[in-house]
Amino acid sequence: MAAFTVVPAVRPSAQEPVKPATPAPGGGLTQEREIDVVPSQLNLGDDLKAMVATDLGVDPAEWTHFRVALDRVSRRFDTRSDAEVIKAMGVGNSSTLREQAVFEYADRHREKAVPGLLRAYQNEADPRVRIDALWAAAKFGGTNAVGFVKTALEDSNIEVREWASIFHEELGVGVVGFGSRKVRGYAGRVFDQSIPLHILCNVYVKTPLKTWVKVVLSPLKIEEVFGKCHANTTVASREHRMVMTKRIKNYYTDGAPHYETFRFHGLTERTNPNTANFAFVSTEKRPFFVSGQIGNTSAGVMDGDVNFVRVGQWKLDPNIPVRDDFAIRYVKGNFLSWGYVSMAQLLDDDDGDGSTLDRGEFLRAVVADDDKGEYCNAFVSGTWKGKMTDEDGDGILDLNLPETICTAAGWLDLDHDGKADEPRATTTAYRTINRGQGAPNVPNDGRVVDVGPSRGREITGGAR
Ligand SMILES: [Ca+2]
Ligand SMILES: [Ca+2]
Ligand SMILES: [Ca+2]
Ligand SMILES: [Ca+2]
Repeated sequence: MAAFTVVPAVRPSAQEPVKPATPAPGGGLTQEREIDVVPSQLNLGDDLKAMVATDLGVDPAEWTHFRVALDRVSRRFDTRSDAEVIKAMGVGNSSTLREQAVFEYADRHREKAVPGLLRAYQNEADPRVRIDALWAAAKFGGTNAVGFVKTALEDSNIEVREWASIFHEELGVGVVGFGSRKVRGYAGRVFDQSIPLHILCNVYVKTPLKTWVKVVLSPLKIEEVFGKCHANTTVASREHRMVMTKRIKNYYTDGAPHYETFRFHGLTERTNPNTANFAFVSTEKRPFFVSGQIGNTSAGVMDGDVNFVRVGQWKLDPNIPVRDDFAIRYVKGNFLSWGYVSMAQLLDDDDGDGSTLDRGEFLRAVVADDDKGEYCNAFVSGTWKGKMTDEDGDGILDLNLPETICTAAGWLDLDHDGKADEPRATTTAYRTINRGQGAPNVPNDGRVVDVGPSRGREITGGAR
């Protein structure tokens, strides 16, 4: 591997971002290379909450928020006692179950949860869970979490320390910045950057009795149920296009993962060269499995539509040149969407791990026909954060490590030949259709087909 060292002669100040006078050696990421990054700071101290409160004024119409209304009326899906949730944060559970307990506890107790979250952090071996415990504390605890965040600045794991730096700035208690690191870009990738996302998802399910149930999905639980998500961009198109990819590992019986892409388009405001604010939307066709589980055709399949809105902000790192600009070091925002949760799936524990919302059981799709309204019963609202990450654990930050699974336009390309495997396909869920069996009990025939142009059309039969 050819390695280049690019160290700016003068460190650009974060207040006065300076673009490189010439494109980066090697044309940015056009060949595999590494750069050494001197300490960086992102200036995350914008007080977004104060800005919104000031600028939106006092008209209640501005403050109407469906998620808040649902929070007031929803029963918790997780009916464990606090003592049981605290116990679940401890040893003997998987990282996912520990982290899910962390977020359930945080969501219940808000700022009062911080001491319990700190104890979970101090006893936690998995840095992913420590990062998300830190996020939960900063998210719900605010200034009560400052001591916790300062503790995490000394964490043994550099990814945890970088997140602690971010939260320290976001809590408004001072700029810490990032230490020096190496960054690597990979050749032959469709995207200049792939940023792994930590997603906190609240799913509000309207039950057949017209009551509401709130399901809290922590970042690792999202990976299990919905899939591991990356935000993929190129420097040239990132202000109007982003492809989100998701993967559920070992989903099919042959061990194949389940993949989907979401093609986001929208608008970006970038009057400050190193800060962007954006609003994007994705509209995709998806097979709608009436069973409520991806690939499970036992109750029939219909055409569905996914509508997925994300609004957020990214910050460039003026020490990491990519092509003729800089890399996104950190991104955050919120999203809303609609979907379907089968009550039967929601109450049945497939794998016996004590958690009844299992892999593939949350469908982010809506059948739009008026007479099929029962197939939209979930409102989905949450937040996400992502930073440039060392994804393979070699100590070097990765700009675009994940193997590309789609074309630049977002069409699935699992054979990596640069062309869509099937015209306009954005999900592998179709591999199980017409086989009369449900995932994960379906052999992988590798077939990926388009959703087709119809709307609300029944694709296969089956009891409903
Ligand atoms: Ca289940
Ligand atoms: Ca389970
Ligand atoms: Ca790495
Ligand atoms: Ca292909």
